[in-house]
Amino acid sequence: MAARRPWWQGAVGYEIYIRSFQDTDGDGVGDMEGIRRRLPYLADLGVKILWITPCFPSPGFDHGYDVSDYRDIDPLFGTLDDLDRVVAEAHDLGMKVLADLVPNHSSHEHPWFRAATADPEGPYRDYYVWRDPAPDGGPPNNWVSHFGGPAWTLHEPTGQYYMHLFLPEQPDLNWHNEKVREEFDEILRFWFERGIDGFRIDVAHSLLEDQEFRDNPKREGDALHGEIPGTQFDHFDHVHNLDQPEVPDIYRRWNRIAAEYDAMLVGEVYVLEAERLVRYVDGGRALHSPFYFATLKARWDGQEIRETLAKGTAINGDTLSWPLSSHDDPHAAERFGGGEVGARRALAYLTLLMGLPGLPFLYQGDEIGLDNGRVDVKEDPIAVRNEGAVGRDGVRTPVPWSPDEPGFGFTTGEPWLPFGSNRDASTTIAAQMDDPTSQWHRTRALLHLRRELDDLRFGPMPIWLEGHADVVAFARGDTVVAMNAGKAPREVALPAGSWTVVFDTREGRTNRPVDTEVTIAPDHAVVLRHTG
Ligand code: TEU
Repeated sequence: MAARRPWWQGAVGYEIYIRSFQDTDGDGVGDMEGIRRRLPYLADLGVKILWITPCFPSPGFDHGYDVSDYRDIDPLFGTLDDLDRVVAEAHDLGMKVLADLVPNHSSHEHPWFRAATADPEGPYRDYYVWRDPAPDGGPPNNWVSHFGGPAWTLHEPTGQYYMHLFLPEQPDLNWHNEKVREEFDEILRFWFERGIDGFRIDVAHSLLEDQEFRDNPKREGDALHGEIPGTQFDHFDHVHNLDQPEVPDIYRRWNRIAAEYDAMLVGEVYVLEAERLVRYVDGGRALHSPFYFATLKARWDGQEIRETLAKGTAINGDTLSWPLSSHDDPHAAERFGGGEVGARRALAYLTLLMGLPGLPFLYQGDEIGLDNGRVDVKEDPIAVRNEGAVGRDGVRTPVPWSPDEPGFGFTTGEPWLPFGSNRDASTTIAAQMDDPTSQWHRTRALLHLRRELDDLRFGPMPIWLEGHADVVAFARGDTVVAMNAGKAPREVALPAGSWTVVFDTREGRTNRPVDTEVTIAPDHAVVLRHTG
């Protein structure tokens, strides 16, 4: 008998940045009840896996990515009962829910860190990473934080530095300590017992550090394009504190726990090289799927896109998660030029991702081709702490649901972040739902089409079709997906037989027979079926 397919195979994911998704109590911050009310919308859109960003108690220095209790819900978002309702109703609608686990660091307000600082001789000291000062009294080595400045902060009462790859308010947990591993085994079980279907694992490549704490080498040349913050962090090769060889051991251990609950582990492995993702999956024995962030870095260039996507699948088969956007990087529409052009390109790009083996993930707002909100305020610690850095606020502005209600239907109060001066009636979900020619309708049609095409969900690896450098095209079984990133229409020669265009980003679902080639308009994409 053939092995049963895991439930996530062929699914489409959707990231909910909870603070900005849907507020229901008027405090200007999204909440659990807001997610619950929007579940029918999400099911209808055609997504199956919901990833909810951290909703656990947190002082909020990094908007929830600084957890002070791993087993509760922050009152800002609701209660454990509210989460239970979200999970139960999502299940009734055929969807699964991933929580966001932040194991690399806790909040400095977590009782473990409080105990670690209060009692340096006690058992919790070694839950974190402590080192004596360098001979000159400065930090123990040259490691820097993702958010700028040294990755070390002196705890004066005990005279030692603690390590933090992010904010000082986010002390790194010591994953070389077996006790920390045991704690997280139990945290995983706690949520799996409650019905959570899996986790997106925050900075999944970062849990272990070199135990000799050697300096990182300085990097030559330019930083990678588009990466924020473009400060000290980009000037080092993080060979001693990121992507260490033993990290997947932790996921092999979690994989065994997840298997007991048929749960899924998706890793935020922020390592751009496709080769380096393989050992995080280890043939299905560790993570089930790492995000492939090179997807977010490719510019609007046919060759660059083709190389990025082809490399991902050639090396990682059907294991990758393909983010169209995320709460950490600009929206796809923003990256590809913003406004109408950006939106059009984002849909064309999504059409490619929908055709690839693995899991495409939309980020809230992507379904209407939203670009970043233009805002002046600074909430993101990257922007607050780095003069001149753009930060991530623009991609985190609240979802504009409706033009007819105050607060765009997101909140009856004052939103925690403004919507952005570039939002108006036409950039709302409701307005697009009313217009059958809108990006929302096309996105929904694409998601529904994919459900009908087993070639795209479970089919063979892509065969990349030859053609003009502007064109990215591949065949999978009886299906062809093709996109044109150039400025002129382009023809793509089709494999032998007759073909029908079944989806075109210019028109949505369609049924247009073509001969031996198909013409694709600039910034558009098509899906074709072999018809004989
Ligand atoms: O992001 C990890 C990460 O690698 C980011 O710092 C990324 O490099 C940066 O945002 C530039 O794109 C995760 C979360 O997704 C992020 O929101 C958190 O701030 C971070 O971890 C710390 O928990």
